[in-house]
Amino acid sequence: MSKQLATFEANFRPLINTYLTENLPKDVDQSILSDAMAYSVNAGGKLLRPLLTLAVLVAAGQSEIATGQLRAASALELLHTYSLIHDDLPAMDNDDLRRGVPTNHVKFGAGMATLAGDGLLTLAFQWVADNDLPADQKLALVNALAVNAGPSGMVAGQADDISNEHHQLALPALENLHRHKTGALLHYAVQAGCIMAQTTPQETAALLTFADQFGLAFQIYDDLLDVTSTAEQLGKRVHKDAQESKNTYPGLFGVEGTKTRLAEVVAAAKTALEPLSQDSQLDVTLLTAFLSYFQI
Ligand code: GRG
Repeated sequence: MSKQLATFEANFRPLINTYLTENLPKDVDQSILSDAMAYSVNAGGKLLRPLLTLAVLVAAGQSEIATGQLRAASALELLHTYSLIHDDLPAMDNDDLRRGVPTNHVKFGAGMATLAGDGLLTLAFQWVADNDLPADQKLALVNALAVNAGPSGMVAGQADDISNEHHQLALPALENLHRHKTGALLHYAVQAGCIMAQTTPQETAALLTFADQFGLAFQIYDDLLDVTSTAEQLGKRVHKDAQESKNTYPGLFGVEGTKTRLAEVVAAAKTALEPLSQDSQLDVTLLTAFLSYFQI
């Protein structure tokens, strides 16, 4: 990992974590609901999505992150956590472990876990709307979040996934599924940074191409780890996609073919940023360094 990325993560991960811990509601009537929401948010996710949003602001030259920007970035972690809680439910993937601890429904029951997810999803929109950012930015953020998280984005991808279980998809359909299920929130993570940094249309287009290739790489890498991790590592990862009749890249291409596809997609993500190092004020070295996540 580059020193720049390591320093960025060391500075900003605690900032996001503190914001989340201090601002999750503690006073809702049903304290069990607050506990269930906080349980999964505080379970130790990587915070990749809010970090990507803040990395766009840093790339645009911001050295200080305003409170409203931190609130909007942290909202994305709430929404991502909701998606994982619901994905793990007995009616979906029925997973027992997430982020190294029992899943929300194992700890709180399926009903309360469903509500914890509902609460986090709704709270995410509140954090974007109830925020001291300029009104035009808030409106753009709310709209982009709804498009990417909702029935044109992540929820559509999840529906596609469920509908195609036990049915091997060809590459275009598989990548379409992942673009929605996993890619849409990563797209939004970068888009949120573009909205708050007020990047130019050309900069935004290049950054969103980077985001989309990053999203595909993220899913390919996740699939690859499922089949190449040791039993002990797998115990910590606890994704069941590899063992079930889910659509995966190794299922389609085998391990070597999957590594080749990953390298192509990572190269495309890097290429998307290259014009920006010549034709814009953005410093894209930090965003390029995020690609080191996909080490095989
Ligand atoms: C339930 C509407 C709904 C959507 C769920 C994202 C998703 C859609 C399901 C997750 C399925 C899954 C495990 C996909 C693999 C890629 C992925 C999103 C991994 C989890 O994200 P990380 O690695 O997790 O960023 P942490 O815990 O670090 O936040």
